[in-house]
Amino acid sequence: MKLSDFVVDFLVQRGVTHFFGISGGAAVHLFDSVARHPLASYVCTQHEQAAAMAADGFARTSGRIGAAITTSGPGATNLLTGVCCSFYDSVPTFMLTGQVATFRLKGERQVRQIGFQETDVPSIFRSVTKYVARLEHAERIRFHMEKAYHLALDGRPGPVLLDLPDDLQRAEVHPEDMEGFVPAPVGDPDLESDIRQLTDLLRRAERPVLVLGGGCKTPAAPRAAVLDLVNSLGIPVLLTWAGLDLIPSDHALRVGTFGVYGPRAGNFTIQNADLIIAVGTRLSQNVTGGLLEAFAREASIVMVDVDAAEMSKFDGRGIDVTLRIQSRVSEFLNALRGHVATPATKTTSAWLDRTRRWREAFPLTGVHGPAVPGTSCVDAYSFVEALSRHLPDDETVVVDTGGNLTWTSNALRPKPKQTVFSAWNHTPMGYALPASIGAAFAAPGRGVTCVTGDGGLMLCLGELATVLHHRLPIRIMLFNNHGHGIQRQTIETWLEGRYEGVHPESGLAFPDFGEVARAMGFRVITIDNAATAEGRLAEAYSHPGPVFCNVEIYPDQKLYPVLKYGSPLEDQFPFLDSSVLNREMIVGRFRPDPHVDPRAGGAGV
Ligand SMILES: Cc1ncc(C[n+]2csc(CCOP(=O)(O)OP(=O)(O)O)c2C)c(N)n1
Ligand SMILES: [Mg+2]
Repeated sequence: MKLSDFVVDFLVQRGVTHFFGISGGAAVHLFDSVARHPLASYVCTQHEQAAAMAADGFARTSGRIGAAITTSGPGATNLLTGVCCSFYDSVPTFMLTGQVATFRLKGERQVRQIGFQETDVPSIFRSVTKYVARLEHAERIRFHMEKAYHLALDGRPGPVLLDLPDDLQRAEVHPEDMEGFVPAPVGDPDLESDIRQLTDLLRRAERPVLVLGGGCKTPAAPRAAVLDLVNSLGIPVLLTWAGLDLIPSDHALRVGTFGVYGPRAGNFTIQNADLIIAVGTRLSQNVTGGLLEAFAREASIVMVDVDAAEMSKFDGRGIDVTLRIQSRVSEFLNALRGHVATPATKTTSAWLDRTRRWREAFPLTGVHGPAVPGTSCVDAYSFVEALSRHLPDDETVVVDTGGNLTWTSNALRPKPKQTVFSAWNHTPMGYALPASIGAAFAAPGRGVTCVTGDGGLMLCLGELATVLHHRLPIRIMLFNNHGHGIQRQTIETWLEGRYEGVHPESGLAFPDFGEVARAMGFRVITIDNAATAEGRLAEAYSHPGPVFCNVEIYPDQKLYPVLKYGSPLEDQFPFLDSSVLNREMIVGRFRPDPHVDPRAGGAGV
């Protein structure tokens, strides 16, 4: 068979239904093989970056590998930002890049190029993939496909890339006669002693907290098993943004999110805990804050992570990880079943009550000035609450970055079958729309809500055409605050409000988004008023999509509460009165080490 047919069929047999990409001289055979495969289609994006992001969104939504195809040179290099999203969030994707024919490769010659659009793709992608290789001999294709696929999903998942010279794509191959890849056997981890230590810690704890992160969403750990753990432990649960949809918002044990952008209830909970069991989260700086010594300073910390390096990275840096359990979340959940010892009920129920009181006492409130005369706006937090009421029960919500990500992550109230994701760790502007496209193809019949900022949308505006071309069930919620809201706030903190490059008055160009969307063929709905927002959302969700909602957000709406430099997590801005802080804190005040640089305390998205 033709080599490109083998490559495509290999991936189709493993769950790929759609290949995202743009064709080009070095990719025509791959595109042709997809077109002629009875169970696969290609989806033309307007940019290869969007193709990589769509493949990433496909993988996150389906639990299967996502795939993209590009030509050599610029086609391949354009993938980079999307591949980084998959790498830093551990998402399995398979990138296929066309390359110039082997007889046109420069090899060891000291020139920059010989073949047209020749580029050293593997070396560009090596640091952000789990496996990257250029095919040198047609008969090695089976080995590389099997190895790349295995590594994409093995351990901590991630992207892989194969660079395929044009002449080899059209070579005739006999896969059954080729050498394959045989992974080294791995035994099941023995977690018995870890589980014993964990249950001992739990038995002694008075203020235990379970922290769940994006690692719990790997396909191998079904939601139901995570929920079982939560229910059998019976202790308060905090979620990182990447894990915010793991537990439905009305679950009695769910305190919510926490970290640099709050909410305060979550931060009081983590800071006052005496035991933290962190599962599937690397405890990034966005949740610990910069002052590591001040983070959960009276707690024993247990981390469960498949990647040992994530658990040792704190050594000597202010956080002591008491117990490190190296395991995939699914294996950990299996090992723990039946061994969970709920801590002494009297103390934990008082602790649980306390976390509930914090939620009631410190709700999220929008902070902004009045609307510009002649315009009308909605408050971002109130809008996200209204949106939560209208989202269909099995909606996929994909969020971009900036203020829109902060408000949505903190205030969205996920229901049991809804999924929510963003490119949490790479966080490029312009991710949500292409990832929504991938999500829509991954789960036919399920609607997708794309939350994006006006700044982020400008980086992927062309993908509106892709949405319309395929008439995808996507509702776009454009949080239109006429500028880069998060950057405005950063400048207020660090540069006394000397705004540069953050709004039209400082050089940003925006079109009238409603007009653009209408001209392209979208049904456009404007939401600029609290009184009519519910009705307009009902209208948006009565329609299968595509729908474009231009949501006018207060241009100066703050991302509050926020951690300022040098402060421990419980002491967010706007600062609470010190008597309130003293009343709420169970653990003692943080006394900074004079040798620690207080500027390490801030963080940004
Ligand atoms: C590709 C890329 N460039 C720059 C940034 C830095 N950055 C993060 S958010 C942001 C502004 C986003 O503006 P917008 O999409 O309108 O979101 P808002 O904060 O207004 O909701 C910028 C410039 C980034 N994350 N990604
Ligand atoms: Mg904006």
